Amino acid sequence: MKQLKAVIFDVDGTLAETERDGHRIAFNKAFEEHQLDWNWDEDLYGELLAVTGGKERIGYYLSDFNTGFEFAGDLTELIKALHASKTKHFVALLENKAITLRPGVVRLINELRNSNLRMAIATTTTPENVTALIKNTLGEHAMEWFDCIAAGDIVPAKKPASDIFDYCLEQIGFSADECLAFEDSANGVRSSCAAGIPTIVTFNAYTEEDDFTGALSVFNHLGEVDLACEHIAGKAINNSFITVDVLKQLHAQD
Ligand code: XBP
Ligand code: MG
Repeated sequence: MKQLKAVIFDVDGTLAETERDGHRIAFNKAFEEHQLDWNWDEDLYGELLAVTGGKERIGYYLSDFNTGFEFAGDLTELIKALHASKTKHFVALLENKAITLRPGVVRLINELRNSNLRMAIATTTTPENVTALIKNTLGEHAMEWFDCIAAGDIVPAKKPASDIFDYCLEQIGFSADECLAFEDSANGVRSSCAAGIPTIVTFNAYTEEDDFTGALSVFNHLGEVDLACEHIAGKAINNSFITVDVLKQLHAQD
């Protein structure tokens, strides 16, 4: 078994609960700005999460949920304009500190910075969103802590395709079995596992019932000194929260 060299984080749902209180709100603001009476409530948004990527999600909404919508102009251009507006609103939410990081994220990232492991990001979301989240939660210089930020349309096929993780591995120069990935959703796990990367899941309210087949371990969150994480499936750990040592042990068991 290869030694662990790097940890690759997903962003939405993994680093922060961005979907319900971030992306969803921003989509609705964009619809309003374009005088559309569409409203994505929490339940509908849960269904729409089956498709990753904001532009792709709007397309899915129109093809499967709002089939009666008629538009005289170029629909692709409308989706592009809606998405640009949505990104602007999402970044504004982050700048207003509306979204915080999930339990254990700051602690583990700081521990990783002081370890011999590298960090990277592989996400479906737009690069501007990642920058805004990282800077507004971890600080102005935190972007430098990551060897690669693989995001959005940089690859042709979004998760569950393996492309974004393949691209990230190529950039950081490690093989899949020298890395661990953190994911929160079935689409994310399918993507990281298709790239051959052992994957730890920290699920959230939207993804709790997802199928995490292929994951190395499943937990409810990373845990803190005073907030134990719950082990749900896969390899167990001998600690109440996930540390760098725990990651090395889990990786060695893969
Ligand atoms: C995240 C997503 C993203 C965001 C929106 O998936 O599906 O689409 O909801 O981002 P994952 P954009 O966590 O699996 O990477 O609107 O910027 O596309
Ligand atoms: Mg995710």
